[in-house]
Amino acid sequence: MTIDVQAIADLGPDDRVAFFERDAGIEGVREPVRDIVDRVRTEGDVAVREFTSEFDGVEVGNLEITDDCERAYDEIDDGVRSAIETAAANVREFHEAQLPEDWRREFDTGRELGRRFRPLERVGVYVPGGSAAYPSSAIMGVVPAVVAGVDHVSVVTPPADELNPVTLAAIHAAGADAVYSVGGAQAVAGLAYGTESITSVQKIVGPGNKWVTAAKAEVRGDVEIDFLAGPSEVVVVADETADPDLVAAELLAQAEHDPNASVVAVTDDAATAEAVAAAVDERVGEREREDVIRAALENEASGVLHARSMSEAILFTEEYAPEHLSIIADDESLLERIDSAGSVFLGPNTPVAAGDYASGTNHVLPTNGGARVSGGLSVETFLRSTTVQRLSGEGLADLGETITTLADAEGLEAHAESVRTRLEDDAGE
Ligand code: HSO
Ligand code: ZN
Repeated sequence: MTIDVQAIADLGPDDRVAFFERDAGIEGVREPVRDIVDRVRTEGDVAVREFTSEFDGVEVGNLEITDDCERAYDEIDDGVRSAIETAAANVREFHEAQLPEDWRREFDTGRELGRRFRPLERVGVYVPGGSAAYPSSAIMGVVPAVVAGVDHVSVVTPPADELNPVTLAAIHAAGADAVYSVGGAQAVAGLAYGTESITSVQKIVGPGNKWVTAAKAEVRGDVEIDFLAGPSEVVVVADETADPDLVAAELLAQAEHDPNASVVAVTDDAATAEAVAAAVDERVGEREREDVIRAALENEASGVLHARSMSEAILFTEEYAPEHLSIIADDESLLERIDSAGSVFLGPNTPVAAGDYASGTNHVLPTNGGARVSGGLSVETFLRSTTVQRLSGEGLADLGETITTLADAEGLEAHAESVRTRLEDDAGE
């Protein structure tokens, strides 16, 4: 069998570590990445060009390629341009629906409180290139920033002798303001600290390989980042009604991203478990990216799991906290019991590929269990919030004693006095 079938009840401690303690695999590159980041920070464009020559084998002329993106957009195939536009429009619409409204209201007489939301001014989006050139990731990173109202959206994407025209076109369609032909850790460092050619940003988002991810970990603190994303993951929860071919198709789809991708099917039905594994076995040889898929299927965090009950399947899924969760079972009732998943796909007609490309949800999602504590890219990723308040004389009088009592308890007499002096002024009027 190309994929193991195991009972959840039989998972040993090592299996559980493999399934539940996945990581971004960046430890091995942390040191070289630190050197790259340091050199770009101190030497700017000179270091960027040197690393680009060393790692990408490209002598870049102009680092900025904003105009090339517009040209690529004009020149690509009409069908591809229109697919980009449809996907971008759906992503725009879904993210516009997330825009929070500023609000203010009176909680008690004379105590008015509110929140307002303002976009970050400058953000950077990493768009992968090379064999994993994803035009769709350009849309997913740039569109929410534009919708949030970010003033300047920079994109970095690795150089190549022949840049992928679809990626360039998608970057343009998504609405980027400046695009740079630089990738890897040097691109992240360039965005974080700025160089002669690259404008520094306040936040860096988007997926990349382990060099990119390690660089994001390195610059975090000096700039904000979204999260440290690792290879793709999917868990499919299926019951006896699920078509094993569809479950297998979901596993094969996310497996083709990366030899380190993790793909899991969990079912409470023994026959379905066997049928899914058989379908994977039968179909894998038909896939173009068979080698990558086979490697991902062999991954320790991949497998077909048989649960004794749906409750056990849900417990497993919750502990796994997958990037993508597909439910081909009694979906709405199972969804009620799910708290930890980056994005959920309900029912047999909702392939993960819909969210990967075009339905409108974001595909930049937390991996490695990150869904236990955070969600994926959204409009809020690019916003900051400010609270606002106004007290009337009456509002302050009502709160006065509470504030002064706590201030006195903290030994902060001047805090208490800042209240008393106002109340005394009022009393004297
Ligand atoms: N499934 C990937 C996104 C993607 N799929 C891009 C196809 N292209 C996120 O984990
Ligand atoms: Zn995908």
